Amino acid sequence: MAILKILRYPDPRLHKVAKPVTVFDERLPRLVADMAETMYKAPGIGLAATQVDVHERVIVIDTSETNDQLQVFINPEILWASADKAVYEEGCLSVPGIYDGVERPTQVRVRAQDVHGAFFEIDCDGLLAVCIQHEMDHLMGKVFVEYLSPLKRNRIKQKLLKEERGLEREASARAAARR
Ligand code: GNR
Ligand code: NI
Repeated sequence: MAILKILRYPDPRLHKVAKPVTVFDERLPRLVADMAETMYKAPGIGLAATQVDVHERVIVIDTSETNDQLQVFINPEILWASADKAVYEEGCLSVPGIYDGVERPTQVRVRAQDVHGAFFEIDCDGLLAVCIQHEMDHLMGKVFVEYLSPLKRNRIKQKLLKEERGLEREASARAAARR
């Protein structure tokens, strides 16, 4: 298993559209295990393959308190979404430290495949409904800040770019100290 590097907004690779998984070989459970390990370590309640620079329709989610209810969605599709909507304060591992309200349908029915390729359907509500819609957006190259106003989005972008410059400076200082 391995911890994967999570891309940070505004990395342009977060806007790539993921392709469906067509080959269900040994590689897939390995990717899923690495994504789950990366999600738990972060810690987060969900992770889309896009966030670890793998542009295939793979999602892992665990919304349990106990972190022992891993759910895997390969090639997820929304079959139905409720007309009823609600605003939830969302965060994202690719947009660290930023939280803001996003309005989405409160219930969705999703069809997906498991790691073996078997199809299943699941009715989602509550946090799971929020999370799966957030993750499916990632697979379409969409990050939650794109639901916010251009003004807020630009402030977030500038803040993260500034943080990134700071992180790069720290990393090169560490590298220089090792020499
Ligand atoms: O860990 C996460 N928490 C979260 C909280 C509210 C709405 C969505 C999420 S998903 C996020 C992990 C993540 O970035 N997944 O893409
Ligand atoms: Ni996210």
